[in-house]
Amino acid sequence: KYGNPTPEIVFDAKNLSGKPIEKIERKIMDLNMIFKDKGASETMDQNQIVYEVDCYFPVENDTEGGLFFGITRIKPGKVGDEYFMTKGHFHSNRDRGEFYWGLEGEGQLLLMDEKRRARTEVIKKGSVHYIPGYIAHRVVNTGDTELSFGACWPSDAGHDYASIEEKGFSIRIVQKNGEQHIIKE
Ligand code: S6P
Ligand code: ZN
Repeated sequence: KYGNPTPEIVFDAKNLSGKPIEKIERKIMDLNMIFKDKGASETMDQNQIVYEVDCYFPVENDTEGGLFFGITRIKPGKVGDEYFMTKGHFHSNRDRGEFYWGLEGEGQLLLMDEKRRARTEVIKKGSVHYIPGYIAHRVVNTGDTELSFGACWPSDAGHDYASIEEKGFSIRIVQKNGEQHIIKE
């Protein structure tokens, strides 16, 4: 009647641990399409890990009213002058929102609506970010240490990666003369 008890799952600044945790790894070879400098990404080690996600899925994918929980760790690094970042996505069910919160390291959360209007929020230890529905989201590690953040999203949100792979975000974060700059596409 009250559902299944939450298994012994704990998180810290870097990991989710316990069972059943699912792990996702994204390497350079999975991300060649998202970086501006294709020449630079092709010359890099294709097996280099850019980010990892530990997920806890207490209900089946697509369950209405359920929630998922995850921790993402983005390595420090760049492809050309562009910082390592997540693929980024809209939710397939566009009206579904999400929370992100910073755990360690520092970066930028890129937020973009369907008219391609974009803005950024600084993500760092202790920051809380409400991502409304209809807003694409991507995280960029602008620091020289690992950036980790938590996420909680509806189990029927789904991921629309294709729109971002085709058109990208309207802004990118690059390093120039040792400092971060936002450039418009
Ligand atoms: C899921 C949530 C996060 C991301 C993760 C990796 O809705 O936003 O768990 O999946 O940060 O990013 P991406 O864009 O590769 O899914
Ligand atoms: Zn999401």
